[in-house]
Amino acid sequence: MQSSVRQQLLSAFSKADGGFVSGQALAEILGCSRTAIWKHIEALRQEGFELEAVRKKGYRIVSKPDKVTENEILIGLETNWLGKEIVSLDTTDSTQKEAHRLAQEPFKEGTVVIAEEQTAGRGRMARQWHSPKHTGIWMSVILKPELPPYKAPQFTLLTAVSVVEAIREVTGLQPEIKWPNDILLNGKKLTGILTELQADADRIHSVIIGIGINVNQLKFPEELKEIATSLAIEKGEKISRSHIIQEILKRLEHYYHLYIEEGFSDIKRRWERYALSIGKRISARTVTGVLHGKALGITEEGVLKLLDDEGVIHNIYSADIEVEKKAD
Ligand code: BT5
Repeated sequence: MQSSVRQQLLSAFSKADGGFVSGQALAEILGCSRTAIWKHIEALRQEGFELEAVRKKGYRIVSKPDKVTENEILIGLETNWLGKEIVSLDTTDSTQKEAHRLAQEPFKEGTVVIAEEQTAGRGRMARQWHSPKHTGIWMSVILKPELPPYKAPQFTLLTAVSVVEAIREVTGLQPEIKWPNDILLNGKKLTGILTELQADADRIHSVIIGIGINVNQLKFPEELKEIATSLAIEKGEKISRSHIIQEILKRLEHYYHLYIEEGFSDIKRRWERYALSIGKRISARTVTGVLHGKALGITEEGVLKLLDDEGVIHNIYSADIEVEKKAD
């Protein structure tokens, strides 16, 4: 986290949208001397920002480095509160772990923990999440909804809708959601979402939403080669991670408000529109066995409804699903 002076400086550049901001204007906005401004500008240059300085015009941001530090995310971030506090780490074991620790202290709702690399990134049920340096988005968002714990799966769905729409906006690609927490492109996994809670029996204290997105990897380790993909592979060009993050945070804030104020139905409709398995024949591997049948849709609580061959409808709370080849 950084000083409010730095935040104000970044927000002034954000508003200028690539145009010049005069040194005088900056000094007035920030309430500090022009020498102090110059020091902040130099600090941004050290981080890889390219800044143009022209006499009588002031400063202008020419380009941002492709890193996922607080500065790149804050410049151009169009949220009111979500993501205004960012903990950016070069390397960490898991942003989920760091976010769990932060959630035990006083923290601002909407705090984001992000890392360039995770050495022990995790998926559901203690699976590993491959998180190599400088190529992907590995982040966790902490929210504090006043809701009972059984509503938590809805956050996975709300996040999936936000991620799909952000990717469509930035790249034009059209990812699909695989219930409950995967986002695929051309049948390969692009994104995993991990929603975890700090809660007691009837009240959520905090929801920690982990989002892992393969952005600029061109290669995967042997065990993931056949099942994973990245935006750069699918699009054929490098994609700005900070732009994707900004678009996700904007939508997360929007859908979170919509959900709290108006309920889940609009988000559910959007989720079903992007979902790959609804209406198809699937197999669902649960802890108690494998079920086969037609995926009917999800409930308001994010539970998957499956119609088996005997005509029985099952509510599935947690499973890994596959779309079966055979047509229904
Ligand atoms: C998930 O689990 O898909 C949730 C992944 C959440 C990762 C984020 S990154 C930020 C935050 N911090 C963390 O430590 N975690 C969260 P699951 O559905 O259980 O899928 C895990 C499986 O996906 C693995 O067993 C692999 O088969 C596969 N996998 C691992 N790394 C992958 C990658 N980078 N891309 C695609 N597939 C991967």
